[in-house]
This record gives sequence, C-alpha cells and structure tokens, in this order.
Amino acid sequence: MAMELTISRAAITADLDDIAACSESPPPGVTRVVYGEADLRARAYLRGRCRELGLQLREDALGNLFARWPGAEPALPAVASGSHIDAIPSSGRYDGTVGVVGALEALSALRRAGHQPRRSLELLLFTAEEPTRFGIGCLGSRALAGVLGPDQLRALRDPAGRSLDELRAAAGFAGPFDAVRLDPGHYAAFVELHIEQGPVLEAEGLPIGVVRAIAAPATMRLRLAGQGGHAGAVLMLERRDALLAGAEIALAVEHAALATGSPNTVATTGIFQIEPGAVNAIPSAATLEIDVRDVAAEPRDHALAAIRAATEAICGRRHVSHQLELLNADPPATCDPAVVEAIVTVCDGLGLPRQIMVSRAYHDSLFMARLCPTAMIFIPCRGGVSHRPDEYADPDHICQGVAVLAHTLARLSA
Ligand code: HGY
Ligand code: MN
Ligand code: MN
Repeated sequence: MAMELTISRAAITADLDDIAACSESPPPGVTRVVYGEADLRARAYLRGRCRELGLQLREDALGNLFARWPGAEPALPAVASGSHIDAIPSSGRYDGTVGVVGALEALSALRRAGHQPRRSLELLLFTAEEPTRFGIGCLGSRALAGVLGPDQLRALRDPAGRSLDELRAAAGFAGPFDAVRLDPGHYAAFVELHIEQGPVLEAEGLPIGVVRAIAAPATMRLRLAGQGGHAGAVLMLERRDALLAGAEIALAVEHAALATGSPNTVATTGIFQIEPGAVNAIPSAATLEIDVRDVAAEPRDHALAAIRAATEAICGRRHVSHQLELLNADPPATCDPAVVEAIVTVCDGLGLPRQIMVSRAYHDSLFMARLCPTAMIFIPCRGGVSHRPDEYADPDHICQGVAVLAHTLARLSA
C-alpha cells in the first residue's frame, strides 16, 4: 500500500455527534425524516463541511447532494462514495451517517496526504433512503438510476397527503424531476461504507465485510375497511372488525416468510394503524405496511403471493374489504467483482481481515449498482443491532472502514 493516510478519529466523531444532534426525538434515539427540520439542519451542516474541504457542491431537484473534488482529468466519469443521513423514528446514529461522514473523511485524508486523483472524486448524500415519509425506500437513488420516473415522483404523497413536489419545494429544492436521472456511465464506480446492521462480522471477530450482493426488498401497503360500531351494542357475530382481520394477516405474513423454504426470507408488518382508535369503538379501518425480503427474488415473490392469497381469504371470511398496493418489489443487486476485488486488495494491503458477504439490509448501492460498478464496505455494529436507539459502531472499526474506503477510492480513481 503506497500511500500513508491518517484518518482523523476526532473529525469523524465530531461529525457524527453534530449530525446526531439534528434529531426530532431526544437522545439516545435519533429521528430524522426527509425534508423535516432536523434533516435540513443536518444537510446544512454537511454542506458547510464539504465547503470547508473545498468541494464543488450541486443539489438536484430532490435534494440529492453531490460534492465533487475535480480530478486531473475532470472529463472522465468520476468515482463516487456516500450514503444517507435520514433516520427512521427512534433509531440509531450510525445507519447511513457512517457512510457520509466516512466519505467526507476519506476525501479529507486523501487531500491531507497530497493525493491527486486522475478521476474526480464525488461525495453523494442521497435523499430519503428510508421509506418513512413516502413509503418507499431509496427514493433519491431510485430516481438517479431512473427506477422512479418523473410521473411516479409526482404521484408520491406523505401520510398527511402532502406531495413530494410540495415538500421538496418547502425544503428549498427546485428543478424538474426529469433532470434527476443520471446516465449509465456517469460514474466509473461507486463504493458505500455502512454498518452491517447484522451480527455476522461481530460474531466472526472481523473488522471489515466486503459486500458482493444486496438483498431484494419489497413493500406492500394494505388498507382494510370493516364496519366499526359501538363496542357494547354490536354482538360478536355481527362484527366486521378491521383490526382482527389485520391481526390475522400479520400472522399470515410471518407464516409466509417461514414457509418459503429459504432461511433468508424475512417479513415484517412494521406499520399497523387502526381507526378510530377508541376503546369502546370496534376498529372500522386498519392500515398495514409490510416489508418482505430475501437475498433472492424468487422466494421473496413466493412470500408476496402467499400474503396476497391469505389477505383475500381472511378478508372474505371476515367481510372486510381490502386494498393491497405493492409499493416496490426490487431485484437483488450483484456488486461489481472488480470493485469487490479492489476493496479486498486494499484490506489485504492494510492487513485487515475481511469477509465477502451479502447485505440483508437494502442501501442506496442497490440502485447505484444499476448506474455503475458498485460495491460496499461493511463494519461491525454491536450485537448486530440497528434501527434502534442502542445502535453502536466502535470508533476503531469506523476508522478502519474509512481507511479502507480512502485507499479504495484512491485506487479506483487513479
Ligand atoms: O431497511 C433497510 O434495509 C435500510 O436500513 N433502510
Ligand atoms: Mn436504515
Ligand atoms: Mn442505511
């Protein structure tokens, strides 16, 4: 490994602390929903840090941020790295932010070392990787990859019925949605640093994971309509209870995942809301949002079909009407072997043990892989815990991940 790099643990810690302070919920949990006040504060902080580094900034119509270090041959497709800073309610301070702060420190360390990249290096901050506001994950990277087109973007609404267009404008972002999509070949490569959000690396005692594939996510939204009525006056056999239909369906979701025969199929009813929400009123309506994944699309799709069939049967028996919407069902991504190899070579050069593995969580890399050669660098997180306030990544692991990222970016941009 030719170049000596020093990774600033202090800078990384300060950035993670300052971003974690931009939260809609009190510590230790973090809540930072896209276009919300905390998200905008965190974005302003990061723009300031990118300017300190002398990077050239651009934001697109959705608020995807591009911070570029022009290379010696600026006309060549750039090498990019980055992640997201939005955080689901009451979650952790490392999911996504490690990849954004890590990319910033990687570029900073390369500049401090006097590195001069041939290809430009670009930090990416993706808008709305989490599905919290619009129900669909990786909104910004989907749009960059052309998976979500302008009409689909215009149709998106948040739970309060506000449109994406209205919310992005209120957040200060402008421009036509059809200018968001990037051409394939816009980048030479993309590398994302992220916590594993699983237990493998910690269990194996490894500091680095090199991701070769990213699981196939799907999301369903189910609206149930029963009859409601007075909890005291309506006899049990006359009821059309939307909550009980939903409860049976939630159990059917669990059964569908267990029944595919693939140990990698997972399914979660993460949202279950009922109306009117009064103890003495029979639930008249219910909304469920269901997350179904597998590292392969076929068993995932098998589970989706089983959930559809169970919903029909349960709603028919309970005389509850239903509207089942498939919000997304994405194929898994295969990471680029040459980028995987570059990361492995860097790890070996640094003497860091590593394991090639699959990501069970989805990431913006799932869609960047449709635009350019893409791979990911994982670091362990304590107990494999994520999407919880006690999510934690050891600073030594973060610094090692940033060192691997910096050397990989130098290698890919040479
Ligand atoms: O849900 C996921 O896999 C990601 O953390 N948003
Ligand atoms: Mn997440
Ligand atoms: Mn993430």
